[in-house]
Order: sequence, then structure tokens, then C-alpha cells
Amino acid sequence: MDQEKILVIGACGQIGRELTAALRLKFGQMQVLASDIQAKNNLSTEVFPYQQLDVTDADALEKLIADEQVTQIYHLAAMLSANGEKNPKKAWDLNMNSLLSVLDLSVKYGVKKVFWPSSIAVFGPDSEKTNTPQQGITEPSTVYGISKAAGEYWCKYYFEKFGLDVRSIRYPGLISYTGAPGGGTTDYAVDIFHHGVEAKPFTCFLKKETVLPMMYMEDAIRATLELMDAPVDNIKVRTSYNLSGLSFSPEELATEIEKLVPGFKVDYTPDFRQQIADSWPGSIDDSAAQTDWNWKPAYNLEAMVSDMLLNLRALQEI
Ligand code: AKB
Repeated sequence: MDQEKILVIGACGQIGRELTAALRLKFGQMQVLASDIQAKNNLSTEVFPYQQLDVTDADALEKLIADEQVTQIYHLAAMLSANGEKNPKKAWDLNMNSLLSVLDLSVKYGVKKVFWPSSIAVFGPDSEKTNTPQQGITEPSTVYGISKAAGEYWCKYYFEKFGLDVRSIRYPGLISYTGAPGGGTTDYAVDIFHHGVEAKPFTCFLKKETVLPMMYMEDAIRATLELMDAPVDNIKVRTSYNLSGLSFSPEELATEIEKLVPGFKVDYTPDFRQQIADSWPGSIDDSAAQTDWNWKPAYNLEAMVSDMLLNLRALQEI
């Protein structure tokens, strides 16, 4: 087998850090080039090999793909739902134009596989709320969601028109201890742990009963690797796969944390993100992912909470 050369775009983000590490374990440190907008000298050496890249600069992206003879791209750079509502045009420009550059350049330079994340944000107020189906209504009400819905169709188009093997997952809210998410509606479910581990009271920006689909990062990374490893003929969904892990409300999460952090206090002051959360499903039907590439999550709420607290406490001690 020829050696792969993998480019991760957005490698310093919440998914990027962990996915880059997982890809390096699988393919070798030097086979995975991390890139992000951050300057090299602000980063720890763990992220090397690294190339600073503004993905909206199509010429810089082209040079990198050509010079490095890239065979696979994981394009993770995006502006998330809450930040996107504050900067709609900028979110559209980053999320959409960077995807189109990646798709075009992948065709031009014969990149074999592309991964691009979509999101539960493709669903909207008229989508089914419970066990939202793979092919249900997708009428998003955020710019982020619109960019993800449109991006899914572009991925399908490049597969059908040019045979580009681009694969995608509709990630739920992701929970991890290594990196903070930036500007999403599900971010509370990470912030709450940082307060919990220090036994500090937490103010949640969503109502206590708002149930959203979520997933522990370990599961999300494994899902991504499994999707990318699946035989090409198994990939029947060329927009983006629904993926389900957990579904819980802020109150249910707080109760589970309180079992391990007695006396942990949470209060609720909903802000503009409540409206975004209200437009999203509470749970997701991922039977297509189960059938096509054997997807099965490993973490339930209890296991995720105990692993998060364990790892955050260990990090505190370093
Ligand atoms: C967000 O909250 O914007 C993201 C997402 C669900 O895609 N975490």
C-alpha cells in the first residue's frame, strides 16, 4: 500500500486535536500534517508536524496540497452555531468557501478521501424532534446549519460528478476534556465539567429541561475512523450520516455530576442560544450508520461523566 499523507485542517480545534492524535497513532506521526490558523510559535511541539494555514486562502491551500502530495484531507475548520449568529457572513464565507476549495483541489490533485463534518444543526424547528430520521426535514434556522446543509449537498455532488470519495458525519454536541469547544450551543456540556471539577457553581445558558443529542469525544473519534475505514461500497449516504450517542438535558447532566461532586450547584439563565437549541432535535436515529458501517456508541451518560471527571482531575494534578 502506498503511504498516506494526511492533511488535517483545523487541527487545533476541539475535534482537530484529538483526531490528529488518533490519525498519528494509526498512520504515523510524520504522515499526518496538522494545520490551523494559529501561528506555529504559539503551539506546543505535540502538534508538529504543523503548517499555519488560513483555509480561506485557496492559493495557500493549493500549495500545501501540491507540495505535500496529500492523499487524504480532514477539513474541520468552521465557525459554530452561536458564533455564526454573531457573524453570519463571516461564518458563511469560512464554512462554505473553504469546503468548496477543499473539494475542488481534491479533485484537481487526486486526493483519495476527504472527511468533512456536518452537524445536527442541519435540522430545524420543523424536523422531527425524537429519533430524527436520516432523511427527514432539514430546514435549519442558523447560518451554521444552513452552511452544513448546503455543504452536505456539495459533498454528494462532488461524489456523483467527479467520483470524489468524500464522507461525512452529522456530529451531535461533543464533550471532551482536552480542548474547549469554540462558540457552539452545546458548549455548556463541556464548561459544566470545568466548574464541577473545581466544585464551583455553574450558570447554564440553556434551560434545565433542554434535551440535546450529545456524544463523548472518544466515541466521535472512533466513529470518524470507522467511517473513513469502511469499504467504499458500504457508504450509501453521500450527504452526511446521522450519528447518535447520548441525549440528556442540563439538569440530567448536573445530577450525574453531583453524584461524584456532592453539593455541586447549577443555576439556569437562558440566553440567545436557547432559541438555537430549541430548533434542534432531542435524539437522532442513526440506523443508516449502524447498518452501513456497524456504528455503535460505547459511552452512556454515567460512563462519560465519570471518565470526564477522572481525566480533568488528572490534568489538574499535572
Ligand atoms: C454547536 O453547538 O454549534 C456544535 C454542533 C452541534 O454542531 N457543537
